[in-house]
Amino acid sequence: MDLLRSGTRFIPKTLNDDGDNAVTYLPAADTTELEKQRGYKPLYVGLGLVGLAAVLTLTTGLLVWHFHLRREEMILKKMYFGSMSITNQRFIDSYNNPNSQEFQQLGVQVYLFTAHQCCLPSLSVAVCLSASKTYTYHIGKLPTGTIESPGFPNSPYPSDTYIQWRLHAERGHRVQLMFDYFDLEDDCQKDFIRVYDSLVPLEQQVMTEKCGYYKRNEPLSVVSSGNVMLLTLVTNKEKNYPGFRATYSQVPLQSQDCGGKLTGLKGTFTSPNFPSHYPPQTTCVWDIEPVKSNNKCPKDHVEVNNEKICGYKPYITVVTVRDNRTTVTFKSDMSYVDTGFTADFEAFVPTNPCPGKFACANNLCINNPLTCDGWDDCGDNSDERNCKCGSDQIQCRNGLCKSKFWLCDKVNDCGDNTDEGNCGSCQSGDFSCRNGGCISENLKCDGRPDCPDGSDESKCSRSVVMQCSEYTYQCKNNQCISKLNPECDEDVDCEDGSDEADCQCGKRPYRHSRIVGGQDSSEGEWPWQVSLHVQGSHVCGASIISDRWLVTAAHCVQDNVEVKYSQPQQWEAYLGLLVQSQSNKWTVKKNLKQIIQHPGYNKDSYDNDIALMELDSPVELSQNIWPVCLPSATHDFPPGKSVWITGWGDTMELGFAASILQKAEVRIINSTVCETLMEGQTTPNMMCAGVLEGGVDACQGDSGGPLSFIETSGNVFLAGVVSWGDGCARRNKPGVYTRVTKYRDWIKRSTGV
Ligand code: 4AZ
Repeated sequence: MDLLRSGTRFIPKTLNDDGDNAVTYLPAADTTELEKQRGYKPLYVGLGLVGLAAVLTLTTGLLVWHFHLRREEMILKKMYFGSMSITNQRFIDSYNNPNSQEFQQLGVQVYLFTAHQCCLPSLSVAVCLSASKTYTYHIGKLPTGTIESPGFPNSPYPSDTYIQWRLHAERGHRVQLMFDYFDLEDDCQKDFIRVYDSLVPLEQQVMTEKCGYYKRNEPLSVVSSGNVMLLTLVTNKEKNYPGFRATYSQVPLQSQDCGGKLTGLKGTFTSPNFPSHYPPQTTCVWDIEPVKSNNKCPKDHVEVNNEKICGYKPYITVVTVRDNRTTVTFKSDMSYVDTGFTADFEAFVPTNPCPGKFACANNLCINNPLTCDGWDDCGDNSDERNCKCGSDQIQCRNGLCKSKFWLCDKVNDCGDNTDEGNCGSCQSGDFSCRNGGCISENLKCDGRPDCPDGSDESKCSRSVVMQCSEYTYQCKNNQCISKLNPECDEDVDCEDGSDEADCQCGKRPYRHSRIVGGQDSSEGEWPWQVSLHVQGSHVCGASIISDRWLVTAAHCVQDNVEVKYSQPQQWEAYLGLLVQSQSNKWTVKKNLKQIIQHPGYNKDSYDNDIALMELDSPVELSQNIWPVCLPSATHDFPPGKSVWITGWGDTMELGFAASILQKAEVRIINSTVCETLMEGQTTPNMMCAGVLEGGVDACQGDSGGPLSFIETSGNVFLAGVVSWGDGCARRNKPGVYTRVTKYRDWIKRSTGV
C-alpha cells in the first residue's frame, strides 16, 4: 500500500505558486458610513434598543424552542467525515505521526486534514461528540494483538464516542481482523463498527458495517486487500452493551487460497476465507474457458457458465454446464465484503444425469420416494409437479398434492390456500364462531357477543364483559371478558386492570434480532431457562416462573433403580447459564427445597408431564435470570404460529448434548393433525410443535425446558414444557409438549404464583 487512499484527488501546488493571491480577506467595516449617521443618533438609539430587545427575545425563544422543545427531532446523529488523497506521494510510516519532520514537510505542501471528528449538528453550531480517539498498531514486530472496546468485558463501553483503530501490516501482507466476541446495540443507527480497507474512513472503502450480536461459533472476520485497515466504533448515548474483542494479525498477500484447476469428478471450492468475509478487490478463477459477461450483478459475484450469481441465496443454486469443462470466476470490488459461498461440483453423463434417482428441473438428483410426497425436496418444487395425487392427498388448485393431514389446519400448505378454503360451513360474508356456528360478519366487534362463545368479540380493540367460559379471560375481580389473550397486551381490558398487572414477566433485557441461521443462543436471550444437574451433569431443562419456583417435566423427576430423581437433594439448578461448565458472574447455582410432581402424571402415556421445583432460597433476579409469563387457562396458542424451543439437549437423535444453549424456531401443530401423526398417543393435555419436513426438534436432554411463545407485546409466555417425541427431528414426527394452560390453576394452588 503506497498511497494515502481517498476519493478526492489533490495534487499539491508548489510553494512558488501565487499562494497569497488565492487568499481572500473579509472586507473591513466602512467607517465613513457610520459617521454619516451621527445626526440621527437619539432616534436610532431608541429604535436600535427596541430592535435589539426584539432580536434578543426572538433568539432566546428560538434557542429555548430548539434545545428544549425540539429535543425529539435532535436525536438523529449525523457524522461528517472528510478526507483527501495525495496521489503523487509514497506513504511512509512517519506520516502516521503528525509531529514527525516528514509529516510536517508534507503538511507545508498540502494543508493536510485528517478528519476524524464526528459532530452533532444543531442550528449552525457543530457540537462534537464527547470523546474521539485514535489508536495505531503496527503488526509485524508482534505477530498478533487484541483490540477491545473500552471497558470490555466488565463495564459498559462509553456513550457518544467515536474511536478508530488504525492497523498497519508489513509490506506484502494483508491485515486480518477476527472478532471473537461481539455484542453491540441491535440498531446500526445507534451503535456500530465499520471496517475500512484504508487508513481513513472513506465510504467507498467500507468493507463492512456491523451492530447487534454475533454468536461465538459464527466467525466474524475481515481481511484487507492491502497492508492497512481501519476499524471505527461509533456509539450513541443510549444503553451500553458489553462491546467487542478482536484479534488482529497479518497474512502474506500470496497465501490466499483461491482459484486454480479443479480436477476429478466431484469436489468443493469456496470463496477466500469462507465462512469468514472474503477480501475486497479479489478475483479468483477456477479452471478453464472464459465466458461472456452480462451486466447483472455489477458488484461482487460468482460467474459460471455465462451467468452471474450474487446476493443472498437461502436455497441451493444449481448451475448445469453442458460441456466437459467450465470456468468459475469470483470477483469482489473495493467496498462491502461478505461471507462468500461454498460450492460443490459433480460431473454427470448427459444421457443419464441422475442414475437411479429423480432429476429435478434444476438438475439436483433426489431419491425417488421423495417425489410427489407433498414436500419440496428439489428446492424448485419440480419433484411435486405433474403428480397424480394419492387417496391420502388433496389436489391443490396449483397442481400440487398435499397430505390430507393439512386440510383445514389453519396453515396455507398448498401456497394458494386450497387446503384452507371451505373449512367451516359458513357462507361468504359470514363469520365462523370458534366453537362452530355462523353469524353475519357485520355482527363482529359490535360490542355484543353474538357467537355463543363470544368469539366474534374476541379480536376487537374493545373487550366485552360476558359469562365466563373456556373462551373468555377471567379478571381478578372474577369478571370475564371476551378478548382473546388480553394478558400483558398493553391495553387495559379488565375493569380492575388485572390483565395488565404483573407484566414484568417474560421480558428480555436485550433484543436479538440480527442472528441469522445457526442455533446458538446469546447471553440473556432466554433468561428463564434453567439447567438441572444431577451428580454434576445436565439432565433436564426447567423454566423460572418466580424468584422461588421452577416448572419442569414430571418424567425428569421420576425415580429409577439407580437414582431417586424425586428427591430435591439430588438436584442442582443452574440459573443464568449459557455455556455448560462455564459459569460467569450472572450464573447462580441453587439447591432445591421441594419437588411437586403432578399427581396425575402417567409414566406410560406421559399425560400430565409437569412438575414444580422450589428453590431452597429466593434467587436474585437479573438481566440473565428472569421469570417467563404463565398463560391464563384460556390463553390461545393457535396452530401455525411460531414458538421457540431451547435447551442443552442432544443436537441429533443418538447424538451429543450441546455445550452452548441451543434455540430453534418451530410451529404449533393442529391437535387433530398431531394426534394422527403420533398415532393416537397424544391427549388434550399435550400440544405439538415442530417442523414437519424434519430437521428441527427438541431431543433428549431438552425435556422439562420451555416452549416459549413471544407475544406481540414482547412478553414471552410459557406455552409448553418439553415432554416427548418419536425420536428427534424425524419427518412428520413433531415434538410433544405439556400444554401449560391446562395447569394454570394447579400451579397457582401449589406455588401461589
Ligand atoms: C427426551 O428424551 C426427548 N423430539 C425430548 C423431546 C423429544 C424427544 C425426546 C422430542 O428427553
